[in-house]
Amino acid sequence: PEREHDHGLAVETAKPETQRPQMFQVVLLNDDYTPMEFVVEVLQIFFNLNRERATQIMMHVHTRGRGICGVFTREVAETKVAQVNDFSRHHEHPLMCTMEPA
Ligand code: TYC
Repeated sequence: PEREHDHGLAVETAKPETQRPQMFQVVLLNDDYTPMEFVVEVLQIFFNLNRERATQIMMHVHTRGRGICGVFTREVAETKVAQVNDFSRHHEHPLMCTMEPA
């Protein structure tokens, strides 16, 4: 007890903060050679995007140089990046996917 009348019973006021994981943006980079149709298919297959949204993102990347495909936990983001890069190399396209802290 630090003060007179303090009976030493701690009153918990600090609410424990809920843990939230660090999130990662999966980023697609533009290049001069990958066909637009291939990029749209990649976005539909690996990011569960409909054709309209996939086309919008592809055009954003094509005109701006890069674009966000989605935001995920580290493990999911790492898996998406590896899947997209493996799929692109398998099809002999230079398409590049990376991740960065959100
Ligand atoms: N710039 C490519 C072309 O003109 C299309 C493209 C879009 C490539 C997005 C990569 O992430 C990309 N065929």
